[in-house]
Amino acid sequence: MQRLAFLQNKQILVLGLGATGLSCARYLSAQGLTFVINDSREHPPGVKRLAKLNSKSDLIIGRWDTQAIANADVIIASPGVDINLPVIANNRKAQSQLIGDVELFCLARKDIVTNDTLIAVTGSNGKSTVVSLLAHIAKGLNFNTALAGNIGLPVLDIVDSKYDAIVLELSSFQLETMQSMDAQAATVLNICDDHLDRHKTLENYQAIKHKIYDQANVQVINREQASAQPNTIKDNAISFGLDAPEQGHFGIITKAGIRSLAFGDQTLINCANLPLVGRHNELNCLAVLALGYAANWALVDMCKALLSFEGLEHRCKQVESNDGVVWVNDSKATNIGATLAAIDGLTNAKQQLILIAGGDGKGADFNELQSALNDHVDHLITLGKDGSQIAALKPTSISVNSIESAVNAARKLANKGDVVLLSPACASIDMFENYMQRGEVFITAVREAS
Ligand code: UMA
Ligand code: ADP
Repeated sequence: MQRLAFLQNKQILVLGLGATGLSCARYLSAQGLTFVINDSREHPPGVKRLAKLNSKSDLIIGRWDTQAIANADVIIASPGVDINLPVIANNRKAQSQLIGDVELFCLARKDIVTNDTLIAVTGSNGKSTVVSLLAHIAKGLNFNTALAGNIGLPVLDIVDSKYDAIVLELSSFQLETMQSMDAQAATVLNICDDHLDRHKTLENYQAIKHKIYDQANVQVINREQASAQPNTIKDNAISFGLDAPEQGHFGIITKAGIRSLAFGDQTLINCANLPLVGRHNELNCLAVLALGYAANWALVDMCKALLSFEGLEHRCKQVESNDGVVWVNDSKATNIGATLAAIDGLTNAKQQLILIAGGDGKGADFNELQSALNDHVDHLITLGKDGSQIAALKPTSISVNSIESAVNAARKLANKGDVVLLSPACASIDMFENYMQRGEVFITAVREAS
């Protein structure tokens, strides 16, 4: 059988020339295929590197090309391209095949003999933490491990290499065009309002996330949240939650005042020794153990490796300072669920909590922050495009124009031991290149102010 038979003698169109578009170009070129790339941006990031590939491709940039869309038999859309845009949906041939790079990866794998274990993770929050921790553990178990997908490395860049373990972070944008994954284990970590500017309704966003369950042998299920659970639960499903687990499932057991991660009635790790703070991270660690267990990884070895994980930057990370104030950089909190988790994890009855929030809200309903703002946030400082919507929930809030001003305002309010938390509940793109730049600006401002 010819490899990737469905692409032979077809008009192939790649939409987008970012990291994904480039990886598609590299992959298609390696297969000797001809294709067209269309990116609506004037200056897509991949132009120079595409030129170096010497691929058999035509490049159209600066607009959507209705003719190229109409001519295509197979359209490979980058995740950042909204496939429901009228210019795409109305112009493509009814019988054309519309897939994403991850679906192409899954189809390509069907033509190759693989002995690896594929684990896939989605959810509104915690994906990068969970997949990084899984990859850290897999490496600790001496597996040759690939970590790819939404976390940064496009999946087609790993399809032709051999691994023992492949850990994939999948976004809703990637799942929207996927149906052929054959994962050993997969989970939807949690669901909250996110990307509604693109997916329109929470129901639609949730249904797209749930597609991951149909494409996995073992479903790993969050007992805490019904909306993250599959409609049909298979007999071999493994669950995780913050309550005491039944045999074969993961949870928390409290004995003599000590809370521990547990598998059935077996205690595994004292929660106080976990390398990450907050209840949300207890859930993340339980999800990781459940996914690894579903892949037949040894529990004792996983627990040992888990303890040496150092966590990721910009996720509830304390910034070093000399002023006795606990400054926490949670710039990656780009939706309400992440900010609620950070508030929950950092609330302390004895100390004030000062929250810096705001940015591009991506169409979210900020009313969900109301009770946490009332009950746990002593001072609120807002900024950014949708900061005023958050400010409206707390009459005493202070509005500023920059992270530096937010840090200065917080500095005046904070006493020793108080927590100042940058957890915006919003994307950063209204003021910054990305959440990392926002976090770095915060860290610099804290160091200069302390
Ligand atoms: N764009 C256009 N016109 C085009 C193509 C893209 O305007 O023709 C815009 C998109 O709307 C988007 C940006 O360009 O704002 C980048 O889109 P892209 O599809 O070219 O992105 P890539 O560089 O290929 O990166 C993508 C993922 N980006 C998105 O889903 C937006 C990266 O996730 C992922 O790491 C990479 O593929 C490799 O798999 C980033 C992300 O922000 C981290 N993901 C979202 C999130 O985590 O919330 C889903
Ligand atoms: P993602 O890749 O899904 O964006 P990250 O691990 O990068 O997830 O974390 C993003 C934000 O979500 C951070 O602010 C982090 O503190 C928070 N977070 C991590 N895990 C969870 C969870 N299980 N529930 C809610 N928020 C979480």
